[in-house]
Amino acid sequence: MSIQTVATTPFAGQRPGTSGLRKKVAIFRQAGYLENFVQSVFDALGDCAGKTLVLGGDGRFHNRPAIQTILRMAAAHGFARVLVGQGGILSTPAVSCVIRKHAALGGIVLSASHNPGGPDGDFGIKYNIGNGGPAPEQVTEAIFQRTESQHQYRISDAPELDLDAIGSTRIEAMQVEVIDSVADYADLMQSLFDFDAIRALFVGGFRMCFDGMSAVSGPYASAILEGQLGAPAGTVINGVPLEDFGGHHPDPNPVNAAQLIARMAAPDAPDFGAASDGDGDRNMIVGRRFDVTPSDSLAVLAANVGVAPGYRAGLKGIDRSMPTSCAADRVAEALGIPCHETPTGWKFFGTLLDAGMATLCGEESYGTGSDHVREKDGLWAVLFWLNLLAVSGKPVQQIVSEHWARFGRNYYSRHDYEAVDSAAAAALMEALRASLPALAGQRLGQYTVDFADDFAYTDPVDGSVSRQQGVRVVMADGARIVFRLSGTGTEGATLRVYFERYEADAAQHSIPTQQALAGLIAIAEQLAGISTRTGRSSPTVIT
Ligand code: G16
Repeated sequence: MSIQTVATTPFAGQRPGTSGLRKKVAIFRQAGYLENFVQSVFDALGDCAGKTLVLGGDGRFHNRPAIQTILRMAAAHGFARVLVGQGGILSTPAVSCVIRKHAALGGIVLSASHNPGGPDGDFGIKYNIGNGGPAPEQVTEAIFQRTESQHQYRISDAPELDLDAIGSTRIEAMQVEVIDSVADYADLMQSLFDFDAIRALFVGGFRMCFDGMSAVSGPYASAILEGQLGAPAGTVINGVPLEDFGGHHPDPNPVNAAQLIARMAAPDAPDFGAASDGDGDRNMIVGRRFDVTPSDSLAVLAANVGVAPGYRAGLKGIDRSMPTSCAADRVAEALGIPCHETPTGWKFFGTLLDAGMATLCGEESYGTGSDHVREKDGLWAVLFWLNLLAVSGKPVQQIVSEHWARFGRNYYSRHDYEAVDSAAAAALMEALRASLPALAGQRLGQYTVDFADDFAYTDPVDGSVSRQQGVRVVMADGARIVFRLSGTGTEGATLRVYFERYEADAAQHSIPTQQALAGLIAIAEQLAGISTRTGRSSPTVIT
């Protein structure tokens, strides 16, 4: 074994987006592409002697060869130890958990999350820091700067390692430990939730369906739900991670998790349904013929936090991303705790969680989590709901309806226009920005604009400033429309338009969502000219 220095040239466009570097697999398979990025990560970290790195991915196509490469590069960079998930598998929340539990310097997650996989699909890489969370913008920017001038990387010529056998081995002076992908994470879940109450629920005949979408959460859900909590075999469907996710688009929303939604609408539907995404950090919660919006899910969990033993001390605060509905704000107000509004991206929650300013966090993009790790956590949310269902004895729909009756309902929807022409999308946002100063006070449909701006955020802990985080048009009654371009897509641009309006009157809580938001949807078209500019007459996905 020896360490080689390999000459390369920089690749353009290696700036991490909302959540790491995501590109088509074909781009990642170019000679030196992954290596350049990893070398840039290591350069940004500096001396790693004596340090531990955590490494794993969601099992998608290219996961295994990428892990072999990164292990050999970590050895060349002088890491003392790497903890790698068995078979190269670690969900994103599990990476966060393992980093924290083993006091690692950080971790590398190989995933493009909810983006499709397979040879023609997407691949991704993300660095997480020592608190277990995604690297903040200062770190990702430092990594990007290095990619721009990366002319060499260092790598051991050690042979391939067996990733499937649990145990310890060495590359150069570095120890490689292949660890059980589930064990540390399952221990953490057991410490937070009332497993006895959930077990009793299943003993009583409660039925659920968890859709692993042939992605990483399958092994975690099988081990915990069927293994530890006694859910009947077959509770977890699509539970084996496949390199192409079985052709699924592993994004847990009512469009992509159609199999689960159909099952929950059947006459013999289970009591509870849930799905997770490619890397196990997202969740969708479904009752019988009833899906819970992620924004409502966050609010409901916050209002009922006392059911879970790990949260009996109460909440320090709630964090939500700006486009997420204000349902959680109402709960925070009732609890007398702060609710922080951050830009889109879980990375923005890290400083607040570390500073003890928040306990629960959530995003409209099917992300919910807490201070137990520094990533959103799909199965955690499912277990929280199971805990709530077990303690309350009520079905999902009743819990949500009673929540709305108490706090009012924030009607909410997101319209995505995927893979639109990048220049057209940029021009649309430019024109919107230019129109902002004239909007305040204007009458639009039944609404009057209170203010319109481009959301900017100053982190209250470290003072860092993030600008252009979404154009928002906020009406006098609090209803709002938000426009932003996705930072996770890999094809053209994805325009996201978010709609929200509040309804206090419980007699008005059963209007179909798109109907309830129709006035705002028409205003968005009027303001942005979406169909003319993008050539699309309707969104690709509505959540
Ligand atoms: C990532 C981020 C989330 C964000 C989501 C959508 O999730 O971690 O914070 O809400 O992308 O971002 P965008 O609207 O920019 O596409 P994941 O699950 O893809 O890692």
